[in-house]
Amino acid sequence: MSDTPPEEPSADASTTEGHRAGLIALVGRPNAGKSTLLNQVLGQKLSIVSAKPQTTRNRVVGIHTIPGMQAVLVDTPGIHPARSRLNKAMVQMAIDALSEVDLICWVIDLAPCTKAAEAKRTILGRGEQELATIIAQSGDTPVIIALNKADAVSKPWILPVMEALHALAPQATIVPISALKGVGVDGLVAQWREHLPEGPALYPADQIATTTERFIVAEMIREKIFHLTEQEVPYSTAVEIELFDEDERESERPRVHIMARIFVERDSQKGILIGKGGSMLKQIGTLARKEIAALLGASVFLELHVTVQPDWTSSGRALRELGYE
Ligand SMILES: Nc1nc2c(ncn2[C@@H]2O[C@H](COP(=O)(O)OP(=O)(O)OP(=O)(O)O)[C@@H](O)[C@H]2O)c(=O)[nH]1
Ligand SMILES: [Mg+2]
Repeated sequence: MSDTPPEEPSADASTTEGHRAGLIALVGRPNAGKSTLLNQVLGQKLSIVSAKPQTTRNRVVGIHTIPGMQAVLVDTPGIHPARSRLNKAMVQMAIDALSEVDLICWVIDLAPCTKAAEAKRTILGRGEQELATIIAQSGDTPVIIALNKADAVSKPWILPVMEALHALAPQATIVPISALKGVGVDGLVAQWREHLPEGPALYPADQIATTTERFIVAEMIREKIFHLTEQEVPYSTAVEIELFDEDERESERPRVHIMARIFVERDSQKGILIGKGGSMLKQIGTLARKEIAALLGASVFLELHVTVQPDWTSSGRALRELGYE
């Protein structure tokens, strides 16, 4: 027995005292940079991003595990005064998340705030005021404000914005960051750790998402539509994966065959999505296929079909079928 080596301390951080774990909701106005932040923290693209507001339509969960902490990040749709049934469902998803998490990370786009400060206008617009009220209603969950897009603003105006925010949300910790460039993000993550409850990891250390590959694939196609089309077209579009054939995924030359259906609301939108001689659909397919192939680690045969489903954004049945309600 004397030869037995002393017991190694557990390598599993989740059982170590002082370990923090919990759910963090990334919430904010549309276009604030919530999804960009999620991807930056994970070091991988899990949630789609575009310059257009209301890109994210579902909750997207990313798991960030580092020594001493597991943060389960819940990316949410932007909170805004919604009119359509789809948008109302999106906003509700975000608001519901607020009461289900251990920590709220409120992401704010600095740019309009610093511009207002410089012009001596009210620094925090109605949107942020309303969000402060909504967040306050979610009880005593700690709030950290990620003041985003610091790379894109005039630095001297950041301080007055922080002061205005402090007056609006005195309990919140405020951290200026650039989610896009990764600046300040380590400091933000350290603040998350500080405010998460003690506890063991909720997921295995190597798991980074809770969504299916199918979901991410559909989202990647939807992202290209957000990048390539304008006006109401991206907002009238949904993507459903009809076939995800992995029979040859483990073969010597891994290959996945995917068939996706793109729903639009009107014939005119179908025309735009297909484009002259099919050129738009081809472009969407080419860009999406590259990303999907990288995600799946296989070559991808991607077939896209466009179907008109009149007024799906206001149909409860369609919204449920597409996973939005
Ligand atoms: N300059 C700059 N742009 C950023 C930063 N973070 C995000 N963006 C840009 O802001 C736009 C919106 O980013 P998203 O991550 O899609 O924003 P979101 O909050 O998830 O938006 P919704 O899903 O529509 O609510 C994109 O064009 C991003 O590239 C940043 O730190 N700096
Ligand atoms: Mg988003």
